[in-house]
This record gives sequence, structure tokens and C-alpha cells, in this order.
Amino acid sequence: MPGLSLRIVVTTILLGVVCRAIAAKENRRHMPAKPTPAQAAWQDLELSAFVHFGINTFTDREWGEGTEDPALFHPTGFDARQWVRAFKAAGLKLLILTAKHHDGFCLWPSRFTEHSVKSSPWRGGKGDVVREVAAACREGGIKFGFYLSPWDRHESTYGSPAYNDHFLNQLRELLTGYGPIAEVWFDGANGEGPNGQRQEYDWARYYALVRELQPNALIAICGPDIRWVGNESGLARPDESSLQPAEGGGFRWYPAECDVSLRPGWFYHAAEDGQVKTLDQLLEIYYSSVGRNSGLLLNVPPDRRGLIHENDAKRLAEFGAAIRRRFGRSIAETRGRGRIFEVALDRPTVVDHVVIMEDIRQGERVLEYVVEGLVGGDWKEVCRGSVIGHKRIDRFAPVEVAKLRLRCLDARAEPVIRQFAVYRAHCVAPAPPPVIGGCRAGVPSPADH
Ligand code: FUL
Repeated sequence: MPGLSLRIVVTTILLGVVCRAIAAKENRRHMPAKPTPAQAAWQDLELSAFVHFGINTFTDREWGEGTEDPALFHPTGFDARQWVRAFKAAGLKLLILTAKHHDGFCLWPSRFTEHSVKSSPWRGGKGDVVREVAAACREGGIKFGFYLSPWDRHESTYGSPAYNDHFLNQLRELLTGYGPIAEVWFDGANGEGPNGQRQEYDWARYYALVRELQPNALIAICGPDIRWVGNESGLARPDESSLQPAEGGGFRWYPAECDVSLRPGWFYHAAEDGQVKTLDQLLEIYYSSVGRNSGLLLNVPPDRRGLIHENDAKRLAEFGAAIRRRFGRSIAETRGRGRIFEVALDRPTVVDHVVIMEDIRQGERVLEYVVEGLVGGDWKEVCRGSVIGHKRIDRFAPVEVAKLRLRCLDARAEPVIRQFAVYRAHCVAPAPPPVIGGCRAGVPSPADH
């Protein structure tokens, strides 16, 4: 009967609509927020390079006064391609350059100030560090972004409303002249300008300009897309979550970034050539940042030649090789949806690491998990944790297992595991890195950084 089949079709459609509405409501209840596509892509990068380079490189300082003579900026062998080669050896996938630090000296020939590379003897005043670095990144297949300090100790309008226009002019130059920008890093430091005045930063206009001119760029630190982890040691919390309390209640997606320098200072100082972090220190940082659901932004400051110093380049290569050695090839892995994920090994095998990833595009679902190994017929716990998020790396004392399983003990919604992978890294599993206390959670205010 056509009438009956029509009723069946209509009922089926209605049921489908109702079910989808209920599912969507459930999903909203359980999944307070999800990443934007750009945030999810950024979390996949995991490793980025921070490059502090500028007038301080030539004055041996960390913070310039703003009164430095631009003629001091004179790298003798500047080669951005050499930077990119060194960073790629370490597996770094994005480079963030200090286009302007607090001293106000611009690494590009800004039309809005004379305090820039155009007043320096480098490349006869025709040079543009930002252009060469952006081009080297494009050529090398890594992403490019910039740090632009709102605090400007040189600019005479600093401390007045006119400075916000000046800052926006400079921001516009960087956002329009150098191709795709992956990340804009706004440092919130706000000291006195040349007139002893402080500035009220017009963040809303800064953000609007980035959104307008580079909609795929993420705004970090004093910005809405990427959060400062709260220290400069490369340490995330064991339960570092991308779900953070939002102003006005609820949650927002706000992943953490750990910025840390390969050397004691952010800028290059010859006296620190012997203080490049050791491979073990770097690996600890990797575990406590990337291994804890955070991005690692590793600062590597070029020297006065305009090159990554040999000691740093060597360490970067060692770091990349160590990561590849440990995590280049898993013994076994699985993925999927559900609560329990099991991998059977061909034969009893010694293992010492697991790498767990959620499909964060579906949100951060897991709240508590345990990993167990089948040892002589019994399931024995090897590690446990709470947040997984984009990536969680757990290491444990080597143990011979026939099978390994991940059990999600608590979750906001059905876990979607992108990867549960098992490794034998052949390294002594050191004591777990320290748990940090006193770190700020949530939204950094400009004044905090
Ligand atoms: C801080 C700055 O004052 C430091 O010089 C450095 O740039 C660091 C990454 O951020 O706020």
C-alpha cells in the first residue's frame, strides 16, 4: 500500500531527525568544545622553532633599551636556509621569528620606522630578515610565523592611542608581505616606553586584523588560540588539557604551548656556547611537553654570523635522531572507537613506552585510563593517567608482555583513539619528570607574561 510505505518513510525520517538531535545534544553536553581545524592542524605539528634574533644578538643583551644604533646589526654570514636545515634535522615543523623584540628594532624594513634593518649596513640597508626566513621556510617545507612584541622601547608614540595604530600598521606589513603566516606570537610584556609611559594594548583590534588578513593564523600567548603553559622550562602538567575554562562559564579549546630555550638566554651569547642543553635534558623536555598534550616551542638563537651555532646544530640533529630512534617505528599499534584497545604481539616482547593519541577533532574525551600488559597470563598495570588529548607518551620500566591493552576508565563520550602504539625505546626509563606546582592554569593575561 503506497499510503503505508509513505507513512513508514516519513516515520523513519522523523526518527532519524530526532535521534540526530538527541545525539547532537548529548555531544554538546559531553564535549564542551572542539578545536578549530587550524588548532587541530597546529597540534599535529608538535615541534616548533623559536628564533630570537635582533639587535640583542649584537649587544650581548636579553632586553635592549630601544636606543641601540641600528648599525650594530651586521650578521656576517646570514643564511636562513642553514637555520631551516638545522631545524628540520630536529623535526621542527614551524619557525617563529622575533620580527620585533622589546627594543623596537625591526627585522624587516618597516615603512613606519627607521629603527630597522634598512638603517643597518647589512645587505647595504636593502636586507629583509623576515623575507629571507619566510622564503627559506617555504623552500624547506616548514611553516612560518612571527613574534611581534607590543612593548616597544624605541617608538615615540608608545604610551598613547597613536601607538596602537602604529602597531597595527606594522602588524599589517607582516601579515600581508610574507605569504601564509601560521602563528602570531603576542608577548604580553608591557614595560615603559621611551617617554616613561605604559601602553594600553588594543588587543581586540590586533586580533581582528589577524583574522581579517590571515584567517588561518593562530594567535598565541596573549591571544585566543594557543595558551602559554605558564613557565619557560618546557614543562606541561601531567593532566594538561586543551579544554580550559572560558570567560563567562563553560569551556573553550585552548591548547598549551611550552616555550623553552636551548640555551640559558633567549638571545645568543658567546659565553653560553658551552651551555647548550644536553640531549637528555632535551628529551626530558620532549616527554614533559609533547608527551603531555602540548606543543614544544624550542628557542634556538642564531649567532652574530647569522647562523645556528655548531653546538646547537649538533644537538638538534642528535635530538631528531633520538626521537626517530625511539618513536620512528612501533612494535604494534591499533586505533578505533570504544573503551578497550588491545594489541597482541607476535611473541612475548619487552616494551617500555606507549604513545596514545585521541582524535581531538572529536574533542578531548578520555578522563582516566590505564595501560596493562599480559605478563605470564595475568594483566598487570604498567602505567595510568588522566588526560590523553592530542598525544600522551608514557614510559615505564621494561616489561615482557604477550599483549598490551589500553582501558579507558572514564570518558566524556565514547573514546576515539587515533593511535595506541607500543615501543621498545632501549633507553633507561628515568624517574618521571617533576610535577610542576604554582603554574597558572587558564587564561594568561597580558600582564602575566
Ligand atoms: C618574554 C620576553 O621578555 C623574553 O625576552 C622572551 O622573548 C620570552 C619568550 O618572552 O616575555
